[in-house]
Amino acid sequence: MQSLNQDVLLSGGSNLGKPIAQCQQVIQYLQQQAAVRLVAISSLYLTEPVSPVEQGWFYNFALKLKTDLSPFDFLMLCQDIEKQFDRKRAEKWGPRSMDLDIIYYGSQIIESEDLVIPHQHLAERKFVLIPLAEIAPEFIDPQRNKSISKILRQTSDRHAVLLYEKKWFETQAVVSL
Ligand code: PH2
Ligand code: MG
Ligand code: MG
Repeated sequence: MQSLNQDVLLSGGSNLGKPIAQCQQVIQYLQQQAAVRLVAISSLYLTEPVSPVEQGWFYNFALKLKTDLSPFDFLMLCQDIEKQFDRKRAEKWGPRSMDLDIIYYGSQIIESEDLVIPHQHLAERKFVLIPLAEIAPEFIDPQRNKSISKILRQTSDRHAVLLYEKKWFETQAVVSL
């Protein structure tokens, strides 16, 4: 029996291909992983790109889950999922079919070349903070010692983040039965 005792907060997003279907597929894929238990799924948001590169708006969401995987194994799972969506890493701030970022891994602080947790840009990104604040408002950032809802109240990011659909995942699951 697995304990699945690490709490992970993820941010997902897509603005290439069929973004909404891809976001739904990521969740379905994670639900099939024995080492992962999904705890909460945020609403789906339509968000203005935060980028110097001209591109379409993103669909963004956040997930809360429990896992037995180490942070680095979890990173490999995320990269594996991105590959399945044909994610090309050509342009740093460019459009992408799927981006899955680890924002928090419990209260761990990791600063390695491949992985930085808490995510280095989270406090300047409403497209990360708004979905996260919906599912984990009281979660305390271990570096700032502040809740996610407080970080959101204090952010200077003014890019648009629009609520697109609240029940976007459950609805689809029923339709696809
Ligand atoms: N991801 C980026 C850069 N800019 N902008 C929005 N709105 N949503 C994203 O997911 C996003 C972005 C790099 O990962
Ligand atoms: Mg990202
Ligand atoms: Mg990423």
